[in-house]
Amino acid sequence: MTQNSLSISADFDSGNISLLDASDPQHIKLAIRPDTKSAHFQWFHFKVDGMQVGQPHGFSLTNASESSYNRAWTGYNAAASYDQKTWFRVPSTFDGKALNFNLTPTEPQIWFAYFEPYSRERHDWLIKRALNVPGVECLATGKSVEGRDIPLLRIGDGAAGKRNIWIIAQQHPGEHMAEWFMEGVIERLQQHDVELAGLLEHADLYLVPHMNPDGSFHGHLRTNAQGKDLNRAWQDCTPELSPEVFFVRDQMEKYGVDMFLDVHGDEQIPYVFTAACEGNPGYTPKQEALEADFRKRLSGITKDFQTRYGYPRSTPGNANMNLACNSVGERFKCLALTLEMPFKDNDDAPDVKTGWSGERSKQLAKDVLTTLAQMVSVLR
Ligand code: GEM
Ligand code: ZN
Repeated sequence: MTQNSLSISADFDSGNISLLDASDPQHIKLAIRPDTKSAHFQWFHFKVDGMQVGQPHGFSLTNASESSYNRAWTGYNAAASYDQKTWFRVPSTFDGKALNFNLTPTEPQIWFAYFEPYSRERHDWLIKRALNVPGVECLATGKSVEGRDIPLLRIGDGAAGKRNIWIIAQQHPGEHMAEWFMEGVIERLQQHDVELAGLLEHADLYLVPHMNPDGSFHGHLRTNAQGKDLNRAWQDCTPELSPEVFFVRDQMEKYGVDMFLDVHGDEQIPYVFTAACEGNPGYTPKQEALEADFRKRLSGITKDFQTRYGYPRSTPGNANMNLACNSVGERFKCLALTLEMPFKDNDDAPDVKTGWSGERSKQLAKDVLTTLAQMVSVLR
């Protein structure tokens, strides 16, 4: 899409923008496209070419007030990169209708995104990297609606008596911090320190680094290629509409689950937190105790986790059983958590330059593995 020397593009992996008017470089009007077969939208990712270096440019996401989490734009700053490697935040303001951000570029091209993107190319590299770690194998490969691979990796030999710890990521395709987290898990597996050896002596890790590749590729926020929210499909998934969940649930039944972590990102709350399955009909005191233990331990390891802020607790018996955390917690009576990282920043330890980032997501994953190493002997 080109007007004057400026060109705006989004026809690439996880791209999402519609150009409305770029005739005035200081007032470039854009709109975020909705997910396929869904009204959800919030994720954006686009490239700008042909900017005049040293001249002020202004960008406006004109439909921000109609997005899925439209109260989340306050306090949010857009992510930007001149090279798709180093990302930084651009001061942004929400005027009640549009999200606006300005910049005087030092280079003629730049990318903007709702969060530091995790590309399909990097996903493929991560899977290859994981499979080079001794003890890691691809147990099975599911297929998305459009036929993209969904590898299930396992580190460990599946021996009887070991605990099966499952970590799945990015059911919600716009929550790119989730696969950054999974890169941190795999990076720690490569480092294979003593603490991790202790964990792997007693547990096998079952990893699904990306649950929703179609949605991410198409620049979705929330749904798969059939417009389905995968985190609302855990009681009624089908091979036609939600094959991604259907595959993972089938593998869970095959191998069993002793601990479950579902990795997400949250648009609104500027903190890292967990949600659990306290509203389940079969919620047990043991699950409650394990949740408290996990939260206490992780809080003690990193300032990038806290328990003061998060989602309201579900009242007893009123959990939405279509959520992965609740469904898996009920089925396997195990510690089951949803882990939320912010699209904004962690206000307990803000980083003005980057906000929350891929690197911080990776470090959090390493700290979560330390927590699991400390808890593995009490999971059951
Ligand atoms: C959330 S998970 C919602 C969990 N809510 C409570 N109260 N336990 C979702 O799917 O809406 C995860 C996310 O979108 O990041
Ligand atoms: Zn989510």
